[in-house]
Amino acid sequence: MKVTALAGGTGAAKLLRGLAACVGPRNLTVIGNTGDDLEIWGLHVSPDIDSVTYALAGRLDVERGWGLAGDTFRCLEAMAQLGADSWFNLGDRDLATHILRTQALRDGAALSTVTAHIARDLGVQALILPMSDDSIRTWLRTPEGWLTFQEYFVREKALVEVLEVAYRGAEGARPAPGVLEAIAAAELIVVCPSNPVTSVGPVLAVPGVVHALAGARAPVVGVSPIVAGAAVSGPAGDLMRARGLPVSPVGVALAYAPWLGVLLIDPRDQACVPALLAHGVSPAVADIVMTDREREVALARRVLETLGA
Ligand code: FO1
Repeated sequence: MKVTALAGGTGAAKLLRGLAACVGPRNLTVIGNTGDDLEIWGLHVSPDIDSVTYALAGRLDVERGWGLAGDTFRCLEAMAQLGADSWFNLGDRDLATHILRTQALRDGAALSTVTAHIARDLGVQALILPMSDDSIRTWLRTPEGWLTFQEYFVREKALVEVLEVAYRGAEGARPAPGVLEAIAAAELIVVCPSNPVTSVGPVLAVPGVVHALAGARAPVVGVSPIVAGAAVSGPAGDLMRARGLPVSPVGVALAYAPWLGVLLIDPRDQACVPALLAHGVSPAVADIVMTDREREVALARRVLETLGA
């Protein structure tokens, strides 16, 4: 079965590993968020694309949820000593990915081409597509002014209030080659349990993507990143509130209306079932918190089962 998944970073990586195990990696296409991308030390870093790539390569640091397992941070220490920015923790081996990507982009390659090369060289058989080759950046307005996503999330530890969210560059951007085709050709479309505002939101902001999802022949199945009134990880709750969305599976359904067909929710969110049905989304109750590999595969299986339901 051909599966196309919309994905952010950490939360998505776990489900993607499960999906790859169930359908086979060659049947999996991932459309990844690049709204979190940043330039640091002159390097182009694509955190969400890298988390997905490293996860599918079996190289992700699972404890942290980002970067390479077993990496060291000696370059970071040296940079800090020289007075460079050191709030964004780039690992020594991880740096190779960013150096290679930056070099290729500087030589005129498209982000989608570089992403495919890196994935292939790391042994990833799934197809990983950035949502766009054009620059789209998520910016957040706080009481002190606008911050990029990583300034907000890593430098400020997501502790500042968010008043507004913008996807700068989205309006004039085009989907990367293969993105619309992967949505159209899919037999199942999965929205990973990623932050609806800053992980999936930027993907949906790319012109043509929502239209393709609404017109897709495949059913669209999401997994809620919100359980019992809070995000499973990260600042999704605060950002949903900033967007006027309830911090519940109903808020997730509203973010993905009207094209979301099924939403997998935690048993603790049973009470949301009538509201989800009222919004035209079929709820499916499942064990959606992935604490180990077995649960990743079990959840992926449950996602695939919704097809037969
Ligand atoms: N997340 C952190 O919380 N702190 C970091 O220092 C950090 C560094 C980092 C380096 C490379 C990379 O690919 C990801 C990194 N992340 C870090 C994760 C990243 O900020 C977020 O998880 C995603 O952008 C949100 O999905």
